[in-house]
Amino acid sequence: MIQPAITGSGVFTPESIITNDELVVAFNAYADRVNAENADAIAAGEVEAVPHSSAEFIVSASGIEQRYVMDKDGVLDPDRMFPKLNARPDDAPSIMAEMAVAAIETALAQAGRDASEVDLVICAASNHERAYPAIAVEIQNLIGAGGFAFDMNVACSSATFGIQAAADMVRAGSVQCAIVVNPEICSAHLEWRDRDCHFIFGDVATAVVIEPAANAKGAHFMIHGTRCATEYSNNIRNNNGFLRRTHDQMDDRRDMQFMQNGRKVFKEVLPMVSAHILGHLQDTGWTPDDLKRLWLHQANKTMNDFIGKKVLGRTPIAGEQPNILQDYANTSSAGSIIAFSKYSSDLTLGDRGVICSFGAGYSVGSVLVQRA
Ligand code: CO8
Repeated sequence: MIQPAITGSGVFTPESIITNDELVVAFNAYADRVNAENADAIAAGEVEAVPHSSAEFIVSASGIEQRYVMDKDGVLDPDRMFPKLNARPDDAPSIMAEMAVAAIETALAQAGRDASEVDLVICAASNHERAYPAIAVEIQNLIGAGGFAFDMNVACSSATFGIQAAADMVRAGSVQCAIVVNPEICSAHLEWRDRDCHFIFGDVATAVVIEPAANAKGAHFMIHGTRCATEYSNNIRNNNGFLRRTHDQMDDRRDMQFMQNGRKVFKEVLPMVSAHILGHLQDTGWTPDDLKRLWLHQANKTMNDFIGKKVLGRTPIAGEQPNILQDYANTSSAGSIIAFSKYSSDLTLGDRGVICSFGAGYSVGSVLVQRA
């Protein structure tokens, strides 16, 4: 079997930043307006007042300090609370494809490859801008790649599941140079008017290049194993879909945006993820002591601290388990790949690590890699 490797990675970061303070000012202005409009009903006990959000709560509950977004004005407008990302004409590149191309360019440059050498593009993300043609096929066309392309969605685990699919095809010899790209516009499926989750997400795109290790032109990471697992849960859910227009009362339905029972997710996903990583290590003949780095999904700092401790059997030392969510917030499938892309070049020959994502589904994906 052919040995697959990650030979390049790249991150596209949007220009606009929203700090917690800016976000909370907008949310509280929205809350004050809604409460003023409903003052009589609130006083009569018929409607619950919208409570204020707080930057202190956001940092202590999640570790998030800011997030990047594709459109800041729409999100921070208390009368709108939603990004302004207008529909483009069909002959213009879609927004997701444009973000993807930017991340792919960096990843291909690192791999020393030209886009014309690419023969597989997987666009793996937690939401797609349209049903068809696949965003991946548009990306394939924009970069001038050959071969074939397809979209996939496993929410926060889209990147690791995509890496498994691409690595398997490289192993089998059916593709020679694959790209897995994760353009995540989380700001457009987040409900910014819900205090419990309005701070959680940000936008970004990440990409990795996967090819036979024997073809690598420079330093790379051999993929020693991939493992995916899913278990059905309604605790993270978004009901928006193509049947939306056939539903009654389609406007303003809360379930058409991201919804979660965060506490349950926290409790149920933690044991699943640590057991998943430990099982994958054991079956590969690796021990936790072999790991120089853990690039974990970036949803919540406490969650990652817990998983790191459970996997390593001790508190991770500085740099062993890099967090990026203080800067990016939760970027769904892209989070672990941002961490990998930004904090992997210092590893030396033979160093081992694990990329692991987890989220809606539930889903967990792990990728065991070794510097070569
Ligand atoms: N400001 C002030 N107070 C607040 C706020 C706020 N913004 N929000 C809640 N509170 C209050 C609550 O009302 C509550 O008050 P009380 O105790 O009086 O009832 C108190 O603070 C504590 O609230 P919680 O119990 O909700 O707080 P937690 O400590 O549980 O923290 C978190 C909330 C941060 C959401 C935490 O539960 C968490 O991180 N859970 C895990 C989440 C997770 O990993 N989710 C994965 C989802 S991502 C995924 O799978 C991809 C989906 C696709 C992408 C979607 C893009 C939009």
